[in-house]
Amino acid sequence: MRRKIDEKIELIKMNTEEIINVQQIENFMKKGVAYCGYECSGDIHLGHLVTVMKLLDLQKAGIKIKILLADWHTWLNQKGDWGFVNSQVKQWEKAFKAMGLKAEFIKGTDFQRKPEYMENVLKLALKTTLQRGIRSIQQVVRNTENTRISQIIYPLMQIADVHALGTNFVVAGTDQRKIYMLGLDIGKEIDLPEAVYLYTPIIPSLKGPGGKMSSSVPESLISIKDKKEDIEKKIGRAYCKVGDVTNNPLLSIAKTIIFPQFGELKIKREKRYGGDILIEDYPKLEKMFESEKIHPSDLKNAISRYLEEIISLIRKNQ
Ligand code: STL
Repeated sequence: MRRKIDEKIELIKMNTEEIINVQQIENFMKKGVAYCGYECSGDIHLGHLVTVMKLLDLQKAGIKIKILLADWHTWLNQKGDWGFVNSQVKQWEKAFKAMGLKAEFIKGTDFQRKPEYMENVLKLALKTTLQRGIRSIQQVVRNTENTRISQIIYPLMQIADVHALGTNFVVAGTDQRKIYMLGLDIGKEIDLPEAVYLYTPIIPSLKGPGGKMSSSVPESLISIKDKKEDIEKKIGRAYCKVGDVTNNPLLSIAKTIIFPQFGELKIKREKRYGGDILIEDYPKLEKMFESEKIHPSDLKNAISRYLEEIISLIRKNQ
C-alpha cells in the first residue's frame, strides 16, 4: 500500500520544473481535482504535450482531471474573434481526447460570466498594482509593448479560475508561474483554496537559443498536425550544435516527451558509424551527446522517428 502511494507520488513529481506545496500531494491525491488551462488558438504542439503528459500521469495516479478550454482568455489575449475561438475550442477538445485524456472539459464562458466570479476578479484587481499585473504576463503575452487592459484582466481571471474550478492541483508550464505566484500572494482576498502547483519545463524553440516553442512562430514547433515529412524536415533543420547540451531543443524533447513515453531511446546507425545504441535514461543521452559520442544527425533521426510514432497515434485517433 505504502509502496503504491510512493510510486504514485514519484510519478506525479517526475519531470517537473518546480512544485509548490509538494508536501500536500499525498493529502490531495485521494480526492484531488487537477486542472490545466489552455488558450485555444493555433495547433497543439509539443510544448502543450508536456503538460498533457503530466496530466496523464495524474490521471494514472487516480486524480480527476479538468481541462479548461480558456476561450475568454484566448479572446482577451487578442488571438482572434469569437467565430475563430469557438471553432478552435471544438478542435482542441477533440485533440485532447485523442491523446487519451479522460477529463471533464470546461469552457471559460461556462462559468466566467457568473457575478460571483467577476466579483472575485474585481477583488483581485483592487489588490494588484499595474506593474505587478504586467510583470505576471511577460511570458504569456506576445506584444508586451502595447499591452491591453484585457491582457491584465487575464491573469486575474486565471487566479479566479483556480477558485471557481475547486482545484487541488494546478498544472502549468513555467511560463505561467508569475501569474499563479501573484495568486498565492493575494489569494486570501477570494478564499483561494490551497493547492499543489506543478510547473512543467518549457521546450526551447527549434530555431535555437532565446525563444520557446510558440504558436506564433511556425518554424519553432512541431504540431500534432504535422505529417511524417514535416517532422523530418523541421527536426532536420532544428538547432543542434555538436556537443552542446544547453538550449538544445532535441535533448529537451527527448527528456520531456520521449523518455517518459518510451522509457528508452534507440539510436539507429550504420555499422561503419558505430552501429545501433540503446540508451536507457536521459542523463546517459546527455552525457553521450556532450562527449560527442552521438552526432546531431543521428540524434535528429532518432527524435523524428519517435515523434512520428507519437503523433501518428494522435492523428489516427482524431
Ligand atoms: C498561453 C499558452 C498556453 C496556455 C496558456 C496560455 C494558459 C492559459 C490559461 C488560462 C486560464 C487558466 C489557466 C491557463 O485558468 O499554452 O499563452
